[in-house]
Amino acid sequence: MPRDVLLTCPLDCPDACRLKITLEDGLELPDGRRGERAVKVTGDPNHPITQGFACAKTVHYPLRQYHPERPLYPLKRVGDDFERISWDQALDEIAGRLRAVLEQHGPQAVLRYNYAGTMGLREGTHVHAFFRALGALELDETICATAGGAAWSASYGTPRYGVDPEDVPEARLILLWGINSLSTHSHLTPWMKRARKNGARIVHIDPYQSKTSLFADQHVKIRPGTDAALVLAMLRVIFERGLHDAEYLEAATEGWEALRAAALEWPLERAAEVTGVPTGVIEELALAYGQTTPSYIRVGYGMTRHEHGGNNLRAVTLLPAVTGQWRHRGGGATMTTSGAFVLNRKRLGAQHLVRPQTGHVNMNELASALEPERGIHALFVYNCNPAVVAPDSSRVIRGLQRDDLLVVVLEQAMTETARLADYVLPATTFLEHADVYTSYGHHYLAYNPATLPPLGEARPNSWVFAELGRRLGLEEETLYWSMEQLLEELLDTDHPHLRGITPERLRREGSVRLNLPAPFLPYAHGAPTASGRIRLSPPPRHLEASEQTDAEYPLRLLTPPAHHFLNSTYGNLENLNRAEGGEPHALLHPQDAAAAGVGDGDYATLTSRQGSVLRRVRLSEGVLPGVVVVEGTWWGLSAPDGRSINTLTSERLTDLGGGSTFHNTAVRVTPSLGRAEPPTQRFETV
Ligand SMILES: Nc1nc2c(c(=O)[nH]1)N[C@H]1C(S)=C(S)[C@@H](COP(=O)(O)OP(=O)(O)OC[C@H]3O[C@@H](n4cnc5c(=O)[nH]c(N)nc54)[C@H](O)[C@@H]3O)O[C@H]1N2
Ligand SMILES: Nc1nc2c(c(=O)[nH]1)N[C@H]1C(S)=C(S)[C@@H](COP(=O)(O)OP(=O)(O)OC[C@H]3O[C@@H](n4cnc5c(=O)[nH]c(N)nc54)[C@H](O)[C@@H]3O)O[C@H]1N2
Ligand code: SF4
Ligand SMILES: [Mo]
Repeated sequence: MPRDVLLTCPLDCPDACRLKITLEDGLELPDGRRGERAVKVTGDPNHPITQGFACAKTVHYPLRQYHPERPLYPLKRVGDDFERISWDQALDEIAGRLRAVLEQHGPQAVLRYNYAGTMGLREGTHVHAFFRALGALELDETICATAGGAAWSASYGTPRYGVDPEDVPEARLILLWGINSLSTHSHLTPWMKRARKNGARIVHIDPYQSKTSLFADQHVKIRPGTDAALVLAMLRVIFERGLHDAEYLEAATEGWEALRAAALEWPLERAAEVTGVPTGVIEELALAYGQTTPSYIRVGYGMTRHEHGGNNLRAVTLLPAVTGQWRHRGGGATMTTSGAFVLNRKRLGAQHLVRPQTGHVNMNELASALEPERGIHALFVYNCNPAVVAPDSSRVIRGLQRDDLLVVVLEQAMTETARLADYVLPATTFLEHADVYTSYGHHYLAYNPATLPPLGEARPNSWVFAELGRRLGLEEETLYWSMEQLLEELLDTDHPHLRGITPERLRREGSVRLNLPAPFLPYAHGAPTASGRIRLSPPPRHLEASEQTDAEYPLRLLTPPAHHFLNSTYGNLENLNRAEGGEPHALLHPQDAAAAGVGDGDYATLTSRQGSVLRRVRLSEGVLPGVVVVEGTWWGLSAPDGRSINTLTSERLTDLGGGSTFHNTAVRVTPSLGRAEPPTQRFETV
């Protein structure tokens, strides 16, 4: 008899859905056994945010769970191939090689490289304890959210709060700013539809037309990297017309005079020239924003991936402070809701062991960190696929291939990173291990029990690192904590948001709403900064990118997420490759295509200062002239030239937070010489 279980989706997505997964017993499994198999994934109809649906990606999770190329046994590189070995052999050999590196070069020759393949606090975060117990290099996890985080906190302090999505139906104007929410945050859509029923207008501010622009009532096409100029011009209109909330500015903010002075320097014409947005559109947007209460801004991390991305995002987030929107339910802005999860994280990942003298590696600079002279001799990759997702990926790949570097990859899929490893260790999925999950898009804390037995010999990350810890004689107790001990620790807090949430209750209910005040208006009277006020000064500025577009590299490349992939996760599913058009495409405005001498459907070479890739061109009137868009961090294996789009991107960091600049790349497009073949599908089909 089939049965349904409710489990939280572990993927790096603000929605943290409660999934309803149907399991059927007595079915054949890829490891040759018979047993329970996940056959269907939908959303929990009773979860207020999930509302009964899973996204277009995760409904296909069973294909990834039972993928014929999923590693199920420890693998060891032998020449160009892998051979299956036992766990004991794998762990003994890795421990031995690690001991040799430690003796010869010390712990600062060891680096972990991880991100959010799972958002679980145990398998995603607590496992860093092993490296901190070793005294290894510290990885600064900057690839996604730190530019935005630093920008938010510059004005609003920490923790970082956002508007409760459940309050969005109150809003009468919604600005989706640098976010393709219909693809990347799809469970916000029902709340926006309710707002629209209540009379709300929805505006999308983004350089190219996506599903989100088509859903919105208006699409404002903005030149990449110029959001601060648009905001300053809007603020000028708002201040000049007296649409600011003087009372709120006085009571809850500081530095608003400086902000006003900066805004006054931005007449509509100047902003139009910089942003490409017509003066009439800017004025109308400013008036609508200044005159509508409540108004809600959903800002994405996407728009931070520029040299001045921190400054630009910060500019956007100041709008609701000037108009006092934080006082109203449904008013304000959201970048993340994660700050509301005020867990006791003091010993999470054994971060209490990090010393001031510990060396740091910014994860956006992996390519440089793997240069031989940097002296890293052991790299452990988990929850991450750097050969595809990290900037300047061809240099990353060269680094991973170094003979004098031990590369261990813990994986659920034979990613291009795993294919370059010395050892591949098969990892369990969220169906097979227990974990606890917060969210960056809503306010429900969740717990998943281990539900299915691991396929083959897959093991949780936490098991692997505890086994290695024992072999190396590490005595740090947090490294060996059980799930129960970790949960006890995380919930050991007096913070009112966690009041009444015990480990027993969380385990019993699976998903629990934080105990937030109702209505939740975290910035109604100020912010958790030193002064208790929102800092509007120094005012944001408009700055042009130093990575210039010029005669040689005339176009700006954006590489935002694809609808059917989650970063590179799902990139090995044939059906989702097909749903995305079979291969990556470069979207170009017809005018730019004509100038480059390429037509719709042609293969073209995209060249940046870092490297070049081959992509098929698709013409689109929806792209702002001067911009090229390649959606999705496709596996190189799906591209005609076998290369990730990150061959083109650079290690350059953002102005704030040491973040990534994936949308900052200047490129040229040229007709491809010679005939390219469409990618031969090199994944085994399911
Ligand atoms: N389907 C799907 N969902 C995902 C992901 C995925 O890969 N696929 N990834 C997940 C992850 S890890 C994250 S961080 C989030 C990211 O999701 P978002 O926060 O939505 O960020 P991005 O999609 O990177 O960028 C969003 C938009 O920013 C626009 N943009 C780029 N530069 C600028 C600019 O200078 N100004 C403005 N106004 N807009 C600009 C891009 O055109 C793009 O449409 O999504 C998560 N959800
Ligand atoms: N050009 C360009 N590059 C980008 C982006 C972009 O917009 N443009 N987006 C950036 C962003 S926002 C992000 S967040 C990063 C994301 O980059 P990554 O964090 O690398 O995300 P994924 O590519 O999804 O790869 C996650 C891997 O973790 C594995 N995994 C999942 N769960 C587990 C587990 O429990 N144990 C182990 N051992 N492995 C597990 C999955 O199988 C998968 O291969 O990419 C960045 N790269
Ligand atoms: S990827 Fe996001 S939208 Fe899709 S099921 Fe997971 S949490 Fe929900
Ligand atoms: Mo991300």
